[in-house]
Amino acid sequence: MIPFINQSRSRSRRGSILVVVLAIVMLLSVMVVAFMDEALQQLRYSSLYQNQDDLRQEAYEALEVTGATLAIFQEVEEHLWGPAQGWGDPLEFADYRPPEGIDIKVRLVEESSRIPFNTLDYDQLVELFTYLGIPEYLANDAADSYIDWTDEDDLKRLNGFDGDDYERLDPPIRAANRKSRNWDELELIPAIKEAFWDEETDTPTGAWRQLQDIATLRYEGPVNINTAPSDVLYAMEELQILDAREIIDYRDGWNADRSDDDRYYREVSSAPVTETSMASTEVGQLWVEITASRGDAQFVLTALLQLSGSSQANGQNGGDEADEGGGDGQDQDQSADEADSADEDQSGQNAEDSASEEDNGTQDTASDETQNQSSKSTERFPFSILRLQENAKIGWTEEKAANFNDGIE
Ligand SMILES: [Ca+2]
Ligand SMILES: [Ca+2]
Repeated sequence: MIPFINQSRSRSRRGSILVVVLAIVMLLSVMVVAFMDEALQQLRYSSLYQNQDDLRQEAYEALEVTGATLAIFQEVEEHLWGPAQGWGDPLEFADYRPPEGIDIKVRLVEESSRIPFNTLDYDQLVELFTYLGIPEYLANDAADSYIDWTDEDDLKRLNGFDGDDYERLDPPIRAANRKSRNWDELELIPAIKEAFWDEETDTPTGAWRQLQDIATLRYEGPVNINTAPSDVLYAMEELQILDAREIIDYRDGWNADRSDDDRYYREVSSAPVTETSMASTEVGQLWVEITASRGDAQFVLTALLQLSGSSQANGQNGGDEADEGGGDGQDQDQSADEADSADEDQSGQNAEDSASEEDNGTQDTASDETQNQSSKSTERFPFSILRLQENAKIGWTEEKAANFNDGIE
C-alpha cells in the first residue's frame, strides 16, 4: 500500500512539473492572442472612456488570465478536478502582476460543489430537511409543497400545497409551476416557512441559511466530490449517495492541512460513491470573482463559467469560500467612481434575466462591451460564460432578483 502511494505521488510530482513547463509555453501563446486582439483593445479604450479609470480594464484582464490558466490545465491534464491540481491561485500560477498601485484579487467558488436542490426527489428532500433538523412531519409537508410549487400541474400532493391553495392566500399568489432559481422565492411556500422560520421573530432559522450553503438552485449536474465542502458531503451521505468521511480523509492526504499532499479523485468509480449519477470528480460550474482595487476605489467583475461537457471542469475553494458564495457574497461595497450608476443598470438587467431565463446562454447585459467580452472568451476557452456581472459579488444578484411576483406576471 505504502510503496504504491509513494509511486503515485512521485508520478504526480513529475506530472506537475510537466504541467508547469507546458503551461508557460501555452499561456504565452494564449495571452499574445489576447493582447493582439484589436477588438479587445477597442473595448478597453471604451471602458477607459466610460469609467475614467483602469480598474475595470485590469479586472477584465485578470479574468482572461484566470481563464487562460484554467484552459491550460484543461488542455494539459484533460480534466479540471479541483484546485489541488495547482490552479487555485490562477494569477500566481501565470506569474501575472498588475500595474503598480493596483491590487487584484481572484476568488473562485464552485457552484457544482453543492447539492443540486432542483434534482432531488421527494425522499431526498425529506432526508435533506431532516438532516437540517426539521421535524419529520414538517419535512414531509415542505418536500411535497416544494414539489407542488415546481411541478406544472395545479394538483396538490399528499402533504402538498398547489393551485387553489395559493389563490386562497392573502394576498393570493400563483405557484411558480417551474423550477426555482432563487431561495427567496421559496418563502412564499407556507410549509417551507413553517419549517425554516422562527414563528416568534418571523426570521429564517440557521437551518435555512445552512440549506443555502450546502445546496444550489442554479446548478443541476452532479456534485464535484473533490471540492464539495465537508458539510455538503455529510448531507450527501445522509442521502445515501456516498461515504463522506472516507472522501474527506482521502482528499486531505496525510494531514488535515491544505498542503501539497492533498489529493483528488479522477474517477467516481474509485471513490466511495453509491449513487454515481449524483457525484462527479470534475468541475461543472465555477464562479470567478475578480476584485481590482486602488486605495478605496474598487471594481468587481464576476463571471460564472460553465465547463463544457461533464468531463471538463474544475472547481476551487471547496471549503470555506464555497460556503460564503451562497449567502454572504452579497455585501456590495464597491466604491469605484461611477460604480453606483453602472451597478443599478446592471442589477436591474440581471434581475430580469434570472427571473425569466433559463441558465443556458450568455446573459444579456446593459453594456455592449460586456457582451462582446463574453462571446470572445467563449471562443477562446474551453468553456462558456453563463453570466457576467459588473460590481456585483457572487450571490448578490440572486438576492436582488428575488422579486418573484415580477417574474410570474
Ligand atoms: Ca404545481
Ligand atoms: Ca402539483
